[in-house]
Amino acid sequence: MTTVQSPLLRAARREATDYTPVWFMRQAGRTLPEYRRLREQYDFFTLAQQPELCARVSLEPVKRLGVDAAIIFADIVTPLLGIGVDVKLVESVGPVVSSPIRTLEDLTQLRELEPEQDIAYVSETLRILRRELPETVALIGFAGAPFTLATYLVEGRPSRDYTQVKSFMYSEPRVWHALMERLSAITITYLTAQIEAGAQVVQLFDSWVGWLGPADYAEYVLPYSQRIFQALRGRDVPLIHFGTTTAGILELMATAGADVMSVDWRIPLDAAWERVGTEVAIQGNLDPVTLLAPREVLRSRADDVLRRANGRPGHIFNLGHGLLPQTNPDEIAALVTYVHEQSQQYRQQGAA
Ligand code: 1CP
Repeated sequence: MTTVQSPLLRAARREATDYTPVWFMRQAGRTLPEYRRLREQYDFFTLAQQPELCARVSLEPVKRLGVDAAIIFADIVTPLLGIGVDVKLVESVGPVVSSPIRTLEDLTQLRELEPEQDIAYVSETLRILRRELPETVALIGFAGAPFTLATYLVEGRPSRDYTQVKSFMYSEPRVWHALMERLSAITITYLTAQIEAGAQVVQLFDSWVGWLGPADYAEYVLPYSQRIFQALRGRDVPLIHFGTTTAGILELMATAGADVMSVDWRIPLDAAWERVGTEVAIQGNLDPVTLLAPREVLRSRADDVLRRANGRPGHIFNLGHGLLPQTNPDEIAALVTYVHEQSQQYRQQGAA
């Protein structure tokens, strides 16, 4: 068996690395100028369906920021668009669905995904990226988790409090479970296609699941996340499980079966790691707003994360959620260098 060269892949498998690998959620869109220029020419999905351009968007942060991974440029609603759901990404709003799901009949919108026909551009983008990326930089694929996709499908648009999706879940449990079954099947097919096209790590984004209490999470969501990770387990690709505001459900989330748990800033990294168990790797947990703070504040927060990880194999440095659009790319690049240098020194000094 050949040794894995990429520090991020090694950390995801809890193997020792010379320094702590770093990447940022939402590094491929949002802040970087080349992406902004492309978006002046194309709307989101026109861009997202052109593999050569998508690959450029994914490679830009690797070149400009020095991160240890590239993430495919797509959106969590990409597979839904692929199967014909009428969903638009509205500027300054997010995904908007023209016919929200409320009844069993509405589920006919959600047929099974056929990757070759429906999202061939995603696979093609991954193949280009695998050719272009050095072996040291990991290629991350991703999907939205069923609950987070359901928030858009039921509410019809981004929500503040998820009142509609939660009351739907309580009052129509049969339809809810049928919806989650379909979304799980689509997600498994989608992530499998990404792995077959070259994704070396996959992240399941359950961004809004922290709005559920533990009992609801266990009943309405966990079985589906477990099913997804179980289906992907045999493929020897590390699986990352992400959510925000998850401090109330962390242990339960960890039982879904991912290799890496991604946590936000509302809980100290060491406390989170303790709770999910040290037999999984950990990712996070810097507050994205610290990148807008004076550099000494940013550095002290980054130090704190590294100190709490304590040089233990299995830490991937990241934010607790995505980069904010107004973040200065030079600050991000400086943070990458800082984390690489500090974590290397920390290892050399022999962490306690
Ligand atoms: O690094 C990257 O930006 C890569 C591509 C990427 C990813 C990983 C995009 C492109 N979207 C996503 C994930 C995504 N999309 C998530 C999970 C991560 C998270 O929690 O941030 C979610 C919830 C979405 C849904 C979505 N799409 C939103 C959020 C709306 C809400 O409910 O608050 C928004 C604003 C979008 C649009 C979108 N997707 C991606 C980009 C670059 C954009 C911005 C719009 C644009 O450039 O036109």
